[in-house]
Amino acid sequence: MPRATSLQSTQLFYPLDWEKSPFFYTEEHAFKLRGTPAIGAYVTDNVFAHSALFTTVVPQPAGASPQVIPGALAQNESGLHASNNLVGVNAMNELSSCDFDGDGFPDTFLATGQTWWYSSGGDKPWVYLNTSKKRRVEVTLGFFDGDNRCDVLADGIIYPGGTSRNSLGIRPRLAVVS
Ligand SMILES: [Ca+2]
Repeated sequence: MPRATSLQSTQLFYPLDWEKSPFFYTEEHAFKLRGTPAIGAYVTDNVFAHSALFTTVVPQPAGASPQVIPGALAQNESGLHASNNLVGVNAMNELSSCDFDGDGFPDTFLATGQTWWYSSGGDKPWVYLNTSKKRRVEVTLGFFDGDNRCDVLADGIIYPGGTSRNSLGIRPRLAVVS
């Protein structure tokens, strides 16, 4: 999971696309654009734990310094285009467990608000599962398709192994309601 990115954009002569990434660290900006890119920097479909996209300055009573709350994004010139990003979401507070790699031990499941991931045993690097805006409270984890890998049920669709296709090439399908 990326922590923060600072980019000197004047060296770029192609559009920069930053998309579908979760940022859980709020002590500084997740993305800072320095200079003006020749074409543009496009920040789309990301998820930020920050409370707002851009820095907020909150006035305080007389004599006190304003409170500065870092935003997810910053730029010192122009060219930053942000769309369809989520703010105020820290999916690290919404983790749960199920065995996604079939080794018999529970793994940690993460739904960032844009993508699903698992960490084998809860202590290995995050492995991408699927692109979905469904968050933890909107899905059910369980063993629905008969193999030993945990599946994700969302809106009546079973995502085998939490992916859009399992190891046997089986695509997501409607759950059978009995
Ligand atoms: Ca496992």
